[in-house]
Amino acid sequence: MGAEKRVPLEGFVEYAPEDMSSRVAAFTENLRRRRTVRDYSDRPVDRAIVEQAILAAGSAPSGANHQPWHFVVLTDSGRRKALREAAEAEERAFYAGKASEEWLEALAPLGTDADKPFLETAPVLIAVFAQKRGGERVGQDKKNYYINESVGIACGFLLAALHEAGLVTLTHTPNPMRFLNEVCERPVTEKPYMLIVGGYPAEGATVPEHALVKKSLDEITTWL
Ligand code: IYR
Repeated sequence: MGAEKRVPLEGFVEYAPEDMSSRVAAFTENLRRRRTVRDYSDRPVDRAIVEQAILAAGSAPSGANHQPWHFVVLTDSGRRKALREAAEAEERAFYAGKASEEWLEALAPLGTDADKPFLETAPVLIAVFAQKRGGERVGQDKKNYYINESVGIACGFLLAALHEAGLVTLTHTPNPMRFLNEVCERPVTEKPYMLIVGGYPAEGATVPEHALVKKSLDEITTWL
């Protein structure tokens, strides 16, 4: 290796073999209970919970460790209203013909439409931005690498952390979503990547049966 400075690995915890299987099984069982939810209560969530979950997201691996992400937590009702209006306008165009027949057919079993009330009602609304340039420290201006992969993993961590906290979540990707830069006051060098919605389910919340269909281990795995 090169002349980089190295430090001892800290924080690695080894578990007894018999504990490994129960730990991974418990983790899996917990993650498999996660559902994408679109019906939200307006019951508030503590800021500290959201901050902790974003801290988890920020620990994700990233290209050259440049951490090419920024999380905007939208709490201001005026901004959220503007965001909802812009997102719903895009969605109306999408559902009214911009989307292909094949795409609309794929979405039919989810029952989604252009109405996105959760953008105003859910207590947690996080706009995730992907940075084209940056570095391991804020203020740097180096090229970033594997941006989509890195931000995708961070979003996965964020969803898992919010789920672990006992909240339900939704990934929402209005298309196009350039309007998010203005609403969130982010520079044009950042690409809006995803909206992550979180909170408590509304009373009587439902999920589409379609979402319960999961491929089996055999179907998603090949061992060679
Ligand atoms: N963005 C639209 C449509 C949509 C697309 C996919 I692919 C989904 O899995 C769900 C929805 C919307 O949010 O309604």
